[in-house]
Amino acid sequence: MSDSTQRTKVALVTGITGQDGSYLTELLLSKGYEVWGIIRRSSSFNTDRIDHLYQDPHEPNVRLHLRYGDLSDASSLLKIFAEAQPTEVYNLAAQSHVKVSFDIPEYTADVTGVGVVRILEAIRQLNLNTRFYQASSSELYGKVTETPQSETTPFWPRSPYACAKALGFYMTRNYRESYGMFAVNGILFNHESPRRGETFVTRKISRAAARISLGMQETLYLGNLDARRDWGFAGDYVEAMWRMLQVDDPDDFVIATGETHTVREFCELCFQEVGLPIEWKGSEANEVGLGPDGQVMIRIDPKYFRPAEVDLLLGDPSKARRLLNWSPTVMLDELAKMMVHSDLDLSKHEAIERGIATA
Ligand code: NAP
Ligand code: G4F
Repeated sequence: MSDSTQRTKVALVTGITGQDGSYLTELLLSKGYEVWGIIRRSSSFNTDRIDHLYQDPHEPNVRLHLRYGDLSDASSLLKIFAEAQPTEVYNLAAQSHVKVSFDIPEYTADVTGVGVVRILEAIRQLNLNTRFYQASSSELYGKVTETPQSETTPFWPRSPYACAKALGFYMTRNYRESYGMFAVNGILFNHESPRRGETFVTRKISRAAARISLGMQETLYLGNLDARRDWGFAGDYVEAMWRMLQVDDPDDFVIATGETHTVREFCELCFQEVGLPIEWKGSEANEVGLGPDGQVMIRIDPKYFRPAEVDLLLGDPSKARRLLNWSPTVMLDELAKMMVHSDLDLSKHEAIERGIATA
């Protein structure tokens, strides 16, 4: 068994190319860790979010190592874990889109659910002395039975994604109880950033607000405007992940801001920021969001409704505050501004590249 106290801290991050993977890797490198990341083969480049961290493997003292692997392939995991000998493992990889999980339920169950079992087994079979973080989710609460939701609130998953995350949650807890593994669940509420995937609602809105204000898009099509989420900043949440692996006793923690807002409110914040305050007219699928000149900026497209919706999420992060000394530093207003301004910069850059605008 390797001795984690005698050597450099070595973190293995699955999902390193995702939003959280990129922020976490920045944090770990800044703390002196050696980081191993699992990337998957894709027909086009999928490393945009970590390209700024790339280190040439031919140079000496490289601290970021990337290996091809996949959560659906146990042999690849065993090989990479054996090579890296991590002292900390962060499992961030997942088919992470709730709506898409209704279209590909079996794949989602395999990667987002059984993938966790493959990792836990790799750690157990290789007898690694490592700490394990599982990216659990507030989606587990689904049709909520109490508000705010805490570590003791019962789960009621409402999507194939949430069902798969439930398997990952309980397997992580089970390996802790069965084998004495240091294995924890971070039950993270929604967290966003300029690096958020473009099909999640906040980024879809911030990007559209920027593009509509620049004349690069006419209309934003959305689904349920009344869904409520507890949205925080991804940079804050990866700090909480790291802290969960630094405590003496492994445990499960809710990470949230303690505030909830509707999709509608997030639209208002973003469009206000680009100088296009919204006036809402109509109701249900006929509701529209009008701009200052009466132009239709937002419409409803029922294709974005989900077969089963999670109406309200609001987290109680008091346990994390108490035991991890963690609290959020960015609340919704600032988050919306950060995302809109980043999307304005990106869209202006794109317009210049496409010859629509000049620098
Ligand atoms: P994300 O941006 O969608 O990133 C997902 C990562 O998983 C990407 O690196 C992706 O690779 C990788 N991946 C997908 N399928 C894989 C497979 N079969 N094998 C290996 N890697 C695979 O997600 P995120 O927002 O950073 O979230 C990180 C984790 O936290 C996820 O597990 C998510 O479910 C969970 N979570 C997120 C939130 C949130 O609000 N962001 C809240 C609670 C929990 P590619 O880049 O190649 O696609
Ligand atoms: O941004 P969303 O797709 O995020 P959702 O479903 O809450 O899931 C995210 O957060 C979870 C944590 O609670 C993570 F586990 C998960 O991996 C992911 O990161 O949708 C948020 C809300 C939903 O209620 C949805 O119905 O926004 C509503 N919505 C309305 N119009 C829309 C849209 N969502 C999307 N993606 N696209 C729309 O056009």
